[in-house]
Amino acid sequence: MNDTVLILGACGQIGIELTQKLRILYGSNNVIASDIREGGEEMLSSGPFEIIDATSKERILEVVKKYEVTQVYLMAAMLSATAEKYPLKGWDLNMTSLLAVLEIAREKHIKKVYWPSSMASFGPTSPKINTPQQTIMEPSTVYGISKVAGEHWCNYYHEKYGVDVRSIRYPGIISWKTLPGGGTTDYAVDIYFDALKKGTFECFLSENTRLPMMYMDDAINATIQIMQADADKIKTRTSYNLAAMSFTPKEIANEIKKYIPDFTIAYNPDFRQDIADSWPQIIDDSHARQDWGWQHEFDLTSMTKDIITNLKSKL
Ligand code: VAH
Repeated sequence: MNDTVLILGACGQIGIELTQKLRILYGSNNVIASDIREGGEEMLSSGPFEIIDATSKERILEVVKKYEVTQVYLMAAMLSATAEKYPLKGWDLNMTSLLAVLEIAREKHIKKVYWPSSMASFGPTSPKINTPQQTIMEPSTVYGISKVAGEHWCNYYHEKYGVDVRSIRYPGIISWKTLPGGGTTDYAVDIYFDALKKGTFECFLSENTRLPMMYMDDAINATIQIMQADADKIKTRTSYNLAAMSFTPKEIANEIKKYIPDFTIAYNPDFRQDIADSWPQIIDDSHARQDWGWQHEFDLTSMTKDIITNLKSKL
């Protein structure tokens, strides 16, 4: 593949693993990682790295020209919980960065753009069970407002200027390699680390809070799959629903107890409970499965086995 890829926000929860996978696929020197601050040793030693403020179109364009970039993955964003603490900063980061990259694509400096949306685009009035690809979308969080707005900008730039931008509404994403930051679904990552390190976990959501979730391996595969799909298979240019599983804190705790029988969990809901309650519980992702062949691999049981196995050796 003679593409050169730039990842903005490469040091984030998804960015770190996406960078690793893209460097295997395209060759390390053809994948430029970037973030607002320097990356870790592994990222810096495995390929080109640049400091980029994703809200600066000029700085992004400078790097695009330097490496003759053909594709941009825009992974930089402020997530749901943090954006509720800093609403205007969250809006500015999430929207200014997207419009900068869309403009660079409109000006034909790059051929393709990936931009992640989220199940946070749905709100309390959206159907919670089998949430359809197209339905009522009245998000009640800053993050969700920025994601719905971003979806419509993506569709506008595609329809009006022919920009080839593709997008997925990620559910909660769970990984063992990197700790996430500022998300409402992050409890589902922290619980594994605390179960192994402390044998107990204090959950900031109530025990029966059901949320759509996905293992990082599936999320990375879906992201690359939609970007490599033929353009005529991408029928939705706002953003695709995507799902793999849905579970509650109680269900994930019971799965962990199969490996750590003495594990205990306490529930102490905080402000993030309201955010979670505004989101879908089970998402219908049939359009992604029909249009570009999406198939998830991991469920709660197989994900938990993989995480516990890997974390035990890591910790
Ligand atoms: C968050 N992990 O919690 C992100 C995600 C749907 C949730 O967008 O904000």
